[in-house]
Amino acid sequence: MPSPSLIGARKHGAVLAAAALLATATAAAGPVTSATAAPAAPVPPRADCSAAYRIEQKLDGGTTWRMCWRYDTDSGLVLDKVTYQPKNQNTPIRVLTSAKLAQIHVPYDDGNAEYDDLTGAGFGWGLQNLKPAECPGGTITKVKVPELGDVSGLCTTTRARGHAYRMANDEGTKVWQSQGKDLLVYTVNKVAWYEYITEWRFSSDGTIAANVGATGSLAPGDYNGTDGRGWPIGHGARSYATSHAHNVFWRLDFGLDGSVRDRIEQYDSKVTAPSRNGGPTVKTTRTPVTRELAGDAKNMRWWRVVSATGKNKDGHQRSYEIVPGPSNTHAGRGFTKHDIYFTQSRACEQFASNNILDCGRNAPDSVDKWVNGETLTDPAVWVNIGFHHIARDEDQQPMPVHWQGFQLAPRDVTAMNPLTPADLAGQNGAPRLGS
Ligand SMILES: [Cu+2]
Repeated sequence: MPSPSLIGARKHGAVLAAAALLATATAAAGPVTSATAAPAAPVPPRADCSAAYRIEQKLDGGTTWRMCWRYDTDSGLVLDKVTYQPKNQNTPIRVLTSAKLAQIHVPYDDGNAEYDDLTGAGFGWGLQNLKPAECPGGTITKVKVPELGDVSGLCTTTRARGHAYRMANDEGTKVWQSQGKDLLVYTVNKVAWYEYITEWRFSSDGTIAANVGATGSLAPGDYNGTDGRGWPIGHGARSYATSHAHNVFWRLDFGLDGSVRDRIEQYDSKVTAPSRNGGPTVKTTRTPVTRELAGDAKNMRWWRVVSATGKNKDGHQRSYEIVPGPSNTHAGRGFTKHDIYFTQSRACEQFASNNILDCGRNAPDSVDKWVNGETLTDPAVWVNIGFHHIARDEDQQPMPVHWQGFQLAPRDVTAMNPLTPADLAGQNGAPRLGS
């Protein structure tokens, strides 16, 4: 997020020129995703990219995650061909064809500044070198960035996450418990005063978490919010940091079980107040999302992406549920108004706003306008998580990391908890009493 100061303006200009170059390069490199539906293909045991771009990590319970990474000077870190292989699963299960950031949109409350940090403010060129200490226990990989050269910018490591599960038997004589571990993949990108940590987390239980952490420094040039749209930072009431929002977008191309023909479902639950003799009741309904949709989060509403072909050993369709984290939805722009978008996947539609790819003359350049009633045969999923940043004294200095993001939770991908210990494996469907 550049400041409106001179420094910010200069940086901005330099970056725009480079962004134009890169747009051409991206187009020449070919489409990122196929617009036509492809039949399900068997997923190779190893992600088919060269060794330097392969990430493979076995975690607790025998779960292995595999993927390919690449770096795009507009999107930053991109993860492709993400597969999940729990123990007892002979072949990896394809989850995502591609996953990446799709914009960080930063509008200021006073209306005087508004940035698209990815495609308009040089996010990709701000890739930071990481010291071993900020990738504890992991590997730092060199990333080739056009015009910058090699940056030691990609950290892959593992981190403990505490209990994966715990269960005591009735007699209190035995406890089944497991401590989980996550694979973490992250980069840090500096955009003027801000630094964004783009983090992907893959858990042994099949969960994926995507988060962006904002840190660095408040932009000094923004300490002018004396119009009631700022918060005093520093002694007394002189330096008012202007309030603003960070609207972070991700673009996900699912490819469950190797097919792009995933289906989208929306679930809503309606609660009815208790009748005289009973408790409150809840009715849950499923709505297939067959056409493009700009979705709004709501209490007791959720979405899932359902595999076109794959079923678990119980005969249930595999799916991943989208679990958004806390979000402030910003009503200021069409593309920030909604919490999730499902669009028919197109190679030229890659950024939620200020889409710099060529979609044809007069084509709209933001995700809200791509929702126009098309039938979803190859859905792209766009998640928008917003944070209204009203600065506080503690934001200096450096600013503590503020995280925003979402999870993708497996739903019926495996017939049981993928971490179920062998002596409980028989307890599927009707748990025995007294276990
Ligand atoms: Cu901020």
